[in-house]
Amino acid sequence: MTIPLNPHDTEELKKFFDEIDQDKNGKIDREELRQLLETVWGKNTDLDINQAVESTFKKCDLNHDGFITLDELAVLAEEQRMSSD
Ligand SMILES: [Ca+2]
Ligand SMILES: [Ca+2]
Repeated sequence: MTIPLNPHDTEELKKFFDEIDQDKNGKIDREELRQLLETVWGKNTDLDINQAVESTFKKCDLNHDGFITLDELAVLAEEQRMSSD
């Protein structure tokens, strides 16, 4: 279970990041990611949003500061791009 991440270039990734980063502080916190997933999946989804948020942070938050930065998101995007080729 991963967040729907399919940007083709840095520009697109930045746009995607800015959309998630609602308070524009340059990092994504758990609440912002939760809101993204609720938007994408809908509030009444069977998917466990809490679990998805946690697993995304576990994978994405490389320095474990509780936030996902653009750099960290870029690493994940790169990984997904390579695995989908
Ligand atoms: Ca933020
Ligand atoms: Ca981090």
